[in-house]
Amino acid sequence: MVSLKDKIVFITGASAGIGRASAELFASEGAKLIITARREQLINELAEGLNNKYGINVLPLKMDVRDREDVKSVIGTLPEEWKSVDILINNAGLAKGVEKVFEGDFDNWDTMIDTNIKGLLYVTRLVLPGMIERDSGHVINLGSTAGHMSYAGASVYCATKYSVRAISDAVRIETADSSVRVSSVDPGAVETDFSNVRFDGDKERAKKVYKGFKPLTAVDVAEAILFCATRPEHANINEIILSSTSQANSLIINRK
Ligand code: 8X3
Repeated sequence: MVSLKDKIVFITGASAGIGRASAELFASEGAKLIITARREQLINELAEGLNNKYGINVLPLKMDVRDREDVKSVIGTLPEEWKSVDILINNAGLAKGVEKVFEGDFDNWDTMIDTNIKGLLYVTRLVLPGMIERDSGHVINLGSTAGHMSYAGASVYCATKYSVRAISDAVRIETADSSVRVSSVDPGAVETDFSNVRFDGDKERAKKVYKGFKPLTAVDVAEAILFCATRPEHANINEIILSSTSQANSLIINRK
């Protein structure tokens, strides 16, 4: 395992779920963290907690990946000592609603497309040039099993995750003449705030998604991300697809 000590790791959507678990795990390995999210208070508290617990430097930055100008300004004004990002974890993403296309909600579509595709592109566009210039770096994108198999009520969510896969594959080709690595970590059902957000805070409905089987945890996924990040320089993990042992694919979950 290659050491992450003092590596600069930039995580989007770090306030909760997989992003937060990744921040904790990378902090425990001695990385320096730039943690970003829309919810400023949460990332400020997380930064303080990680700094106290692991004695590492953490830079919390309020950033909305959907807002191109915000992304430009935040990344463009990184303090000098934080500019050389070693690992970018494009984690910010969400699902909204479970309507079929013929009854879909335009705003939900925009939110998913703007966050999961355009947001990931904006951040990558602004962080990757430095990696190319230094001939060193690693982009780790959060895909999904929903990017491998569509399911009803998730056409647009699945489309965004198919897009993440397309982008990861293309960027890997585009950077093949450099030492930059590109990985995609694609989980199935993970019990986080994901379904709560999808159902606009309907906790009961969200709970049912994970009923009768043991879903992945945010830590399970963070460990897969860590695995990608800690391979020797010559080895790139292109893609990890992981799911609960009870989940066969997007459609089949064995519930007791
Ligand atoms: C999450 C996977 O199947 O819950 O990305 O939509 S699923």
